[in-house]
Amino acid sequence: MPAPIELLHLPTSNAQKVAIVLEETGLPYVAHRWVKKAGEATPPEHLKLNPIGKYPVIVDPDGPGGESITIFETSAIALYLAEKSGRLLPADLSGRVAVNQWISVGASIMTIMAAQWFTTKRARTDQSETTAWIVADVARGLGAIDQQLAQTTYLTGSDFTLADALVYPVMATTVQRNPGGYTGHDNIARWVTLVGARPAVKRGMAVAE
Ligand SMILES: N[C@@H](CCC(=O)N[C@@H](CS)C(=O)NCC(=O)O)C(=O)O
Repeated sequence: MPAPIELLHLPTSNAQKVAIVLEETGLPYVAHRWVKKAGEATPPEHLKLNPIGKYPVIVDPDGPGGESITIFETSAIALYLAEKSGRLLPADLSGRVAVNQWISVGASIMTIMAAQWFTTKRARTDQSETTAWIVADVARGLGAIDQQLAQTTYLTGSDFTLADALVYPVMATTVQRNPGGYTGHDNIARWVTLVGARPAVKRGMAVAE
């Protein structure tokens, strides 16, 4: 039995993405949660694992060639876990390209832009112009995802893939809490219910709640 993968995380949707992938692939892991207080600095030792000092990070003692590997950036971690387990990625190149496309949409518009929405709300100066720009961009992302889900059960077809695992947490948390959430996007609502009912997804969401 290989040593478990260490998951170092702050309880946020990025950590939930990685935890879902770990649960869905069945790879053994141990989660270490750090709850950062406002204004608290990242522990200096964490910079040795991620030069940007962000979370999540994984350390896999049983990496390529049996050597330990440390990985930062949520999408890079998720792709590594999928490759390592041979799960959640289609066998054909066009299928993998489609998965990567939706992973990128999830990591950019849906994660960064939706998170910026909260930042503008906390600002002490007028942010109406920036907010309008963010709201419009998030709406474009939601429209595209909804249109896609009108044609397919999951984001890239009839199978649950890494794309679903990585887009679901931000949709079910950050986006849902934004004004309007994904209201009016019935295909997204259907998909959120479908993905959220998966036992591994429920466990992954709970790890980093
Ligand atoms: N692009 C990075 C973003 C990571 C990120 O923003 N992590 C946040 C938690 S979700 C964090 O570590 N915040 C603490 C900090 O900025 O010091 C990824 O996808 O992993």
